[in-house]
Amino acid sequence: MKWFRKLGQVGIVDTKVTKLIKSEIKRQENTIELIASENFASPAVMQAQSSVMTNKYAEGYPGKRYYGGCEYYDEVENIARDRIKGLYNAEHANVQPHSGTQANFAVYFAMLDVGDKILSMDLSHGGHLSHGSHVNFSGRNYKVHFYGVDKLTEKIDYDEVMKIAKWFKPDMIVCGASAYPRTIDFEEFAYIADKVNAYLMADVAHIAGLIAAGEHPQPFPHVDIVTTTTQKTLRGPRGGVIMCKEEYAKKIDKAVFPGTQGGPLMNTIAAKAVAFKEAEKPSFKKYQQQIVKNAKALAEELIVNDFRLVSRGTDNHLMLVDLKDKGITGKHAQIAFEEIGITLNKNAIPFDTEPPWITSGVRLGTPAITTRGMKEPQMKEIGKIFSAFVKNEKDQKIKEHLKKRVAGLCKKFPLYY
Ligand code: DSN
Repeated sequence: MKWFRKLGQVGIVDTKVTKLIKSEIKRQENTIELIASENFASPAVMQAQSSVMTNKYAEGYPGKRYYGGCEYYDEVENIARDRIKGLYNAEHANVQPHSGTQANFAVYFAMLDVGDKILSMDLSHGGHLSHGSHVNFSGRNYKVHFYGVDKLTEKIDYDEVMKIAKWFKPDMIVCGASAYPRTIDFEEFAYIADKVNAYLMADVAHIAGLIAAGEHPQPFPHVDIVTTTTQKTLRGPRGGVIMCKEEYAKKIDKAVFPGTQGGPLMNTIAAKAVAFKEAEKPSFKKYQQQIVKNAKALAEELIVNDFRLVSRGTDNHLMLVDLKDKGITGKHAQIAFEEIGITLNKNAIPFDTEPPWITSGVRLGTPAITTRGMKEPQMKEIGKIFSAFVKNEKDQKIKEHLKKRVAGLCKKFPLYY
């Protein structure tokens, strides 16, 4: 029996949950995961996360805890901090945020007062809820104005960002996105932030792995603060991290604990440490390079098959496919693709005329399928399956055939072999 099946054996203690974990193992094994923010953590990462490190409270920081018995926790947290600092050339790191949104929350709490001004990327152009959406704490607590992408190029227009910044005079500029297929120019953002005397925060959650491997430019030394999740391209456990220049270290640490969080999830911090070690390896660099190559190959195949990609392609691990001219919505595609074993998510495209719960597009990413070992030939196959399905969805025979092709790929590239 594979080790991860054993991991799901909570057995007679809770047969209901055991059954659900087993079902989820099967679902992950038997579907092609194209959600750009998802990935499969390594056995070592999952083992650390499901270890005894879950058992203790460790409020505070290494050497300054509010509970006794933290000597091993201190060491593990220091290791995690040092490793991630090395990956991003960061002066300071806080590895305690429970998630990316918690990390962003703590940064705003540290650096801004309620009512201060944030300039960030529009959610409907690829930004994130926690960058100031009106339905999120960030939009409620701060005055937010957004920049978007240029209508023609569908890329960030830095002159336009400068214009908005000069007029809006933000206290903080947030760069980084959750659905932007192009390279983010941190230097340009830093130039703008400097001109208007604003802090600059980069939320690199999506591209964290690419950056660590040198496949996307580093945000430091250009930005003041970096936040990230650890579960996406970085391939760690589900969690968050903040990195910053030394001058902001105390403020940031205080804002995480006791400002916005209580006891850290030390099992997750142990798993983060393991993931960061994996990210130091040459094999991780190769893996990230393959993610990017795969995204390019998938994008090319879709373009050849007459799909319109936002900004006409990709520089990173994801792409946005505009389905308007195919007569289907993102919502419809998301549900329909599940029937043949492909998981993806509906996504607004810039200047979308559909509401966010419907959308005109889907977002596709290559991190998870690259983890399974798939390369360019499989990207071509997935592109062909995608295209054939969108064009022949109503044809039951074709649908059955495509389902088999998806199953064939999953079998040939097993998870956790
Ligand atoms: N939910 C993540 C994503 O899918 O991009 C962002 O937090």
